[in-house]
Amino acid sequence: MISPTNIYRQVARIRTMENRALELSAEGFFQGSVHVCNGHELVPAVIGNMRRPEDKVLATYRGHGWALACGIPMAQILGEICQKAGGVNGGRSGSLMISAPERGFIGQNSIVGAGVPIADGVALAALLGKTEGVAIATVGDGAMSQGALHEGFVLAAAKNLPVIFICENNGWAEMTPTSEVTRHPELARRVEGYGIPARTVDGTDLGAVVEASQWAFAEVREGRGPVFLEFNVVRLKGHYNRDIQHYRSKGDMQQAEERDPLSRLHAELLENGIAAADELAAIDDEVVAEVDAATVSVRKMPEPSVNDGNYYLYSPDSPTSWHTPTSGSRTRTMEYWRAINTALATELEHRQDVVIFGEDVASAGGVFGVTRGLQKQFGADRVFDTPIAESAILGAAVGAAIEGLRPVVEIMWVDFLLVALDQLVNQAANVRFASQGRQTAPLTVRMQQGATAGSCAQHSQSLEALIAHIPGLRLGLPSTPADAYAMTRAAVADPDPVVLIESRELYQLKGEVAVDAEVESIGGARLHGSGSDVVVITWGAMVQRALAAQAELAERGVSVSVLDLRWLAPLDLASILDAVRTAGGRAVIVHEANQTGGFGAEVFARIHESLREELVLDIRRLTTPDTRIPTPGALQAALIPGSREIAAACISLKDSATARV
Ligand SMILES: Cc1ncc(C[n+]2csc(CCOP(=O)(O)OP(=O)(O)O)c2C)c(N)n1
Repeated sequence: MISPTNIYRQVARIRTMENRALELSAEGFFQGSVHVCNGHELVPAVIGNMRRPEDKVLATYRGHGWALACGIPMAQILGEICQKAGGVNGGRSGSLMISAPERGFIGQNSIVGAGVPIADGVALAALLGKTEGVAIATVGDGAMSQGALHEGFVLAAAKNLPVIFICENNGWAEMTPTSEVTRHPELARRVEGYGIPARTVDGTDLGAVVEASQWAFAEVREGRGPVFLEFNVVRLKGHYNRDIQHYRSKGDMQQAEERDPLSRLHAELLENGIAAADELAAIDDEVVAEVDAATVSVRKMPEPSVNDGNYYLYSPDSPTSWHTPTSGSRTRTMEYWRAINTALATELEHRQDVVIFGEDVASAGGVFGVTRGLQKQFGADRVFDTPIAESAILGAAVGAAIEGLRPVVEIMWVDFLLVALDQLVNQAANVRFASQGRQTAPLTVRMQQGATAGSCAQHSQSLEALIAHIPGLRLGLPSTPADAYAMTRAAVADPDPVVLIESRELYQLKGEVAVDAEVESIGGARLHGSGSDVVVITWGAMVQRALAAQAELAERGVSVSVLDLRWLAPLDLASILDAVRTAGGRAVIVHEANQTGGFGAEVFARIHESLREELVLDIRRLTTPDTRIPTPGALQAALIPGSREIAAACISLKDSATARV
């Protein structure tokens, strides 16, 4: 039973706490933006009251009210807003990215609309029985134009996911009235188009909010899939703390004030004889006392330590040095694609938490056949197809991983990652960091890349440098069937988000695969040969070309080693330096990606930084020039390094060395 007086107390707590945050900001107690939910409070207060502890909440940056409604102690929220060590996230997240998984608060999100697909993943974990409860995802009206959000709705509808989607419609998308950028005034009508039952509700009216929320919980808990609630609320303050609202009319402000949910509730409780004036005044006093006490405690909180040495990027158990991966005693010859397929089947068999999803991966077995047969063997709950919605695929993987599943998702081509990069870079990579390691996202994203004859410029790129640039992600590029198997297993086992970029060119390559080898930990390069003249440092598809060059050069008396980096993150610098030393300081770094900003530049720099005082270095890069990739194979071959060019670069390096002597 909802107690209106308790709801009043909760609305007052949110309001008073946030107003205090604004005062502390104005005083200069902390720097940065604060987005208060003045005018929205009734929504988190009611839904927070109705939610069960197992229900998970995903809020926006305007989510302090939700944090409080999830039961996070006020001082910890205020401390976090003020970026103090005693904040719920140790002060690292600040006002915009508060999370508290131990209280079912998956957290705020400062990327507009991004929480919707993540909520899908949270709900997926519940649907598959990994967790219990439902997901509650809240967004603003501006967010209702974001692509990721719509993809998230499509996936939730397709999979009948237990999510309550909430739009807190305050009429403003930052500084633009939402009515100016949308055609239909009721945003709920859009969502109905996806087959999601939706209601538009006065979010400042207690009875209406309670009634709609009861309906929503009943629908979702009884397994009828997602629902959408559009709560019309008001924005009583600026978009953020320093917003002077020069773009807003006095009339609009006045109208908002007339609908202030706190005053409205106060009046309603008195009028209906639910509470007496002195009772409400006593609640107000208690709330102010609570906020005062929280403020005293926040003022005493130390600043976060600069040098605690823990950046919460990866699991503290991750090794920082690697031994060359072991080979097992039982080997089978198979193609690169089948090696991945076998690794996935093994992981599905050994880990009940593994789920595989993506476009065409299930009944069709993937456009390259990599997931062939897995749905048949492991069932449609664990291997399933998704809509063509990369943000939803990646976001759902993030949410599912947070909730304890081990999702392995496929992005069909690396080129398609670009439409959904946010979910990897802003979302997956931040999960451990923002929560100080209390939430993690052990997901694996598989994709393939490179140019093959007939592939156009939007299906040919090599984009590993984009991923390698992002702290918080792991990145591997297998170059042999053996590594396709070993690295896929390592990726699934790893406690952090891992991206595997497979090589389309290599899918049919056959080789020996140690199917009983111990699962390696992520990291570690592989050295082929022990060349004293030159080392070729490379990864992915280029490894096979480098090995061909090595064999050819051996016949001509040039001693070349090939260092296959395998993992670009973490980077096995020790093996790079050892190989360069053995080759007398001579190295060719080869990659298929374009030159500018390619990962070769990073390898080049690392070698120089480490060895420039120890050795005379002669290091060269051999890459695809900075061009777009043409479709005909002959034109591609003219641009992309082949074994001939690699061999020529090695000879040129050796000749320069001889000339210097
Ligand atoms: C993807 C993205 N685009 C733009 C922004 C900048 N931004 C932050 S808040 C905001 C307004 C969003 O409005 P709405 O969804 O209505 O939520 P409200 O702020 O009203 O709660 C914008 C544009 C962002 N954070 N993320």
